[in-house]
Amino acid sequence: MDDDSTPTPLRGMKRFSLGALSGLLAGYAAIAVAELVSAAVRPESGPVIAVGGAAIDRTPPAVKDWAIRQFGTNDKLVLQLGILAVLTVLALVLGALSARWRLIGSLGVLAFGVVGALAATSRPDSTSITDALPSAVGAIVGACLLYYLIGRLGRTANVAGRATVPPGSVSEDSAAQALDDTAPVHDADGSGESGWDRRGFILAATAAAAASTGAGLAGRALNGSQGQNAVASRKDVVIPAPSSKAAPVPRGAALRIKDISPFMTPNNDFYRVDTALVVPKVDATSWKLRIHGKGVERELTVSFDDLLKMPLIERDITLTCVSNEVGGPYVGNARWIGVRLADLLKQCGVKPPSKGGPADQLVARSVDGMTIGSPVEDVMDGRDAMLALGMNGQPLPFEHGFPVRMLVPGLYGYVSACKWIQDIELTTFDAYDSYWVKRDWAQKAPIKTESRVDTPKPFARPKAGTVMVAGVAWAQHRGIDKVEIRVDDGPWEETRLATEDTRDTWRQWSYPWQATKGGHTLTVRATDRTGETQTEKRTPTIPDGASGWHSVVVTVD
Ligand SMILES: Nc1nc2c(c(=O)[nH]1)N[C@H]1C(S)=C(S)[C@@H](COP(=O)(O)O)O[C@H]1N2
Ligand SMILES: [Mo]
Repeated sequence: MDDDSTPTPLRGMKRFSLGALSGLLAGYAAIAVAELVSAAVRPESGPVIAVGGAAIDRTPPAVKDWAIRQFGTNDKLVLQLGILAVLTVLALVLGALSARWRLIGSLGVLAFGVVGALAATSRPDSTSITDALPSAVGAIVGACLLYYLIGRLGRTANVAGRATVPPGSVSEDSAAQALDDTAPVHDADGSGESGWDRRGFILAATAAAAASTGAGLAGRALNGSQGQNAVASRKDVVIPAPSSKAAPVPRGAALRIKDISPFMTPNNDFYRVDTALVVPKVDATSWKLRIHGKGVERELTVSFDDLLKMPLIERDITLTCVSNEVGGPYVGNARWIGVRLADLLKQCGVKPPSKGGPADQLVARSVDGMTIGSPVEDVMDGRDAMLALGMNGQPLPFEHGFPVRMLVPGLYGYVSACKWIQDIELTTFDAYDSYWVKRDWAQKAPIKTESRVDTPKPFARPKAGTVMVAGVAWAQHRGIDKVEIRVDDGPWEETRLATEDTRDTWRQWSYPWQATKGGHTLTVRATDRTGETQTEKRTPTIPDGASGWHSVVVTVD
């Protein structure tokens, strides 16, 4: 029998498989169209980014911590691939379901559109209802496509659920014909069956796949090109010489030991921690920062050029993430250039609480909706808190906050280092909880004294004899005074400390160990300039940073 000439609907496994395939094509079309529409709205409003971002906002801190540990800086890629995998499975299931009940799959696709639209409009950086458009338009296209493709499989009175259509209402057939009035509906023999339209299916499926690919690629390209102004504005930045230069890094601050963390972390190796699935590309020429709020006598809005004209300070500052495990990699040291934040605040008439100011919290807001709250007292106590414009002799890289970010030496990044900053509001800790504080992290979080063994690596197999043990220790704004090492349960031995750059930077240390054959555990601990030695007590990263001693197990051959 020839499928094309008889009005027999497709049944069985083949119907089921082509239903699943239709679901997949519909899902693909929905995502591709959404990508294209998001280029007209905002790249971040696309469903995968929006759902991913909403998932990040809602992930319990413990899970987020686990994800960061498991996947490192790839956590975001893993999340997006995970979302795509889930969507693929759901699309296959919806397609297979609609092979049995034609309308169900399309309604399912629409439901996912609603989820995407809600996610997009609920993101902290969403300011407009138009963020719902990519998901909505994508879902409508996907739903119609699925309905049409399933129609090509043919239907029978009993298979397609005609019984669910109340008498007198618009029947599914007329809906299908409204979608495509050229669709062959082989119901001429009055059997209640319409046939498997193989040619129509193949044509529609191929056209849909091609059109979706085109739409998706066009969307990608358009979204990618939106950053072009920002990229151009970054290329044009010339940072003037600072009026307060950093002293050269003292000789002896950077030890020449293989595998020790370099004293200055190159920009490309600097750790990155943020919630942004799309790195914000901000055009410096239109960027503005507003300072306002409690105790602000003169509100201020500054442009990037305004900042470049102010006196600049250059400082070496070691930044650390509160999510860094003992021995972990989320710490880096760089030479930053920027405007002293306290100067700007004074221009606005802001006073710290100790001088009678009414605001004890400074809330920085980024273009991507992040909020980061720092104590006004710390920012104005004379330390080099700054709005940084440059990092290691370059304008800030986009990943690290171009055009401007905040830095406060001595405080973990989540309470001080707002990237892509655009707004500073003076308020109180009582009145406002910032992004991470809403997620159970502490309101205030000075960096804990830490030390790390960089070499030998865990489970290394050095030769017996002299083995150079080395690493870094940090206690920003207090300074490191002593680093000790212990082999197995032996006595604590003082290591040789590299020369200090400043008390806001980390300090390298080294210890020539006379290694004997067998398994050994090397444990390190640091003492800061207040005389306090790192506690042995292990605490988790949440709520205010991990504590405990780092140790490394090696086997000496
Ligand atoms: N806009 C924005 N700024 C942010 C974050 C963020 O998620 N969004 N994360 C903060 C955290 S937790 C840290 S540790 C530092 C990390 O800065 P880096 O990525 O430049 O190393 O940025 C801070 N600033
Ligand atoms: Mo962080």
